[in-house]
Amino acid sequence: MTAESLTTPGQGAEYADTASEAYRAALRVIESVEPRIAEATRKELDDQRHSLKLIASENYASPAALLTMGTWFSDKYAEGTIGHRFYAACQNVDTVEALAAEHARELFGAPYAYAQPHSGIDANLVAYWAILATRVETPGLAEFGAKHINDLSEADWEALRAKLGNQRLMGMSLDTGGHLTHGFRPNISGKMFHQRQYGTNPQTGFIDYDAVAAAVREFKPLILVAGYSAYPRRVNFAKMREIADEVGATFMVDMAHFAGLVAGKVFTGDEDPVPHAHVVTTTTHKSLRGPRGGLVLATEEYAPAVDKGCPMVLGGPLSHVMAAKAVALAEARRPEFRTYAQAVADNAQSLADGFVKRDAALVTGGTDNHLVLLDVTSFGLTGRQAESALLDSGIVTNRNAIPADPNGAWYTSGIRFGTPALTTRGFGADDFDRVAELVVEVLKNTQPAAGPNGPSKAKYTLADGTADRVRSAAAELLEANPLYPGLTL
Ligand code: DSN
Repeated sequence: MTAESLTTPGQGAEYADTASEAYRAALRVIESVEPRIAEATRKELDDQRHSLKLIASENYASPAALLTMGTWFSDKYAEGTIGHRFYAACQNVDTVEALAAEHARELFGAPYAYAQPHSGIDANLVAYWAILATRVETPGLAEFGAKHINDLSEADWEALRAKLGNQRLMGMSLDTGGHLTHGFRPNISGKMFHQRQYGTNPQTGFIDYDAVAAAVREFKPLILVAGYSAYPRRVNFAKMREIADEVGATFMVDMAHFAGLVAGKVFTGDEDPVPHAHVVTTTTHKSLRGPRGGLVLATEEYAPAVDKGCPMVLGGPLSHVMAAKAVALAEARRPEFRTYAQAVADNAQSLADGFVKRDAALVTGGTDNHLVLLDVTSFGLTGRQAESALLDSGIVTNRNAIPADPNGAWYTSGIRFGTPALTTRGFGADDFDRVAELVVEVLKNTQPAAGPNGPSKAKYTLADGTADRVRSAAAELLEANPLYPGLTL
């Protein structure tokens, strides 16, 4: 497995040369108008090439997917859906959207796919409103003997609106690894639904399915959400569906983080959400390695309502991004993507083992997906201090809450690491063990420091020489596994 085979599947040097020419030309065009943007674009590639990117939600899309975004599809309005637009002359957008949806359906084995969401939050909003439309609005209209909401009297419409705003949602809590869009109060999902959250077992950090079932039986949500952004373990979606079915809840899975592992057949059977959920949402830019955006997959029952996502909750589709989604999804259907996805999971295992053997505390004691959550209180640090010290040393991560976090969601007590990006560069298991060694070296050499007003959760000191030593060790790993090999600007 080489970085080349991972980033530019099956394309080789000729592909890199062609992409180099395209980028050089594009940068010259940009430079002629606003040279500072051309400069920032060059610098961003340089920075990404020279840092250890361990943010679990980031990756490197292929030049093909990235180049696809820079076209005149950006200029077209196409509100509506395939073959049913509110604007004229959408024939080419229809082609693009249909191809993106076709690749998504084939890749995930889903009956229906919707490629318009601009982000994961948008995808979740489309899903929530599609479920509300299917489960509450349509039967409500039937009760009132109406075909369309515009046919309702003011009083009936108010009654239906009250019903739409009086539904229940249950998802995983943010501090145990869930996402803010899964019913976190400060997010719109926590405001538009009566919400309650399930957590993980306080002793083990794992999902306790009996506890989830008990909470669901008591709360009886309309929607049960599974999926996570910082839970380092697999989920049994078959079990979660059984729990949802017991109370008649619609089962929705947000697979944004692990869509690449589903696409790459690392998660199969009970761990593949698609056969078990009514609605599945994802982003396309994380482990799936496509452009920044979202997708919704759905059963036939929910498809018609999902298809109305724009203009229900979405602005006009980003057709240039949908085109790039089609390209990236086509890449993910190639056999190389399965090799990549398996390497993502194997590398996470190696990273976790590397931490454990160096006595660093991990939430749940390890991982069996693409991410690792390190409890940095074992180093006497907050997540904020650890994140900054690592960044000083060329290691890009993000601080993250751990279960029952004593430092809250801003300073946090954890650092989240993910393997999708560096695996794209070609990093293997030994490289990730070395990454664990470098991280531990930085954290052992970091001390909390006081600010002008006393103890601080942000200030720290890093022992002299540590940042330079770690940066140069990281540079060796990065040079051995170049980003976009052969691409020159
Ligand atoms: N921002 C993403 C993440 O980092 O997990 C989720 O929205």
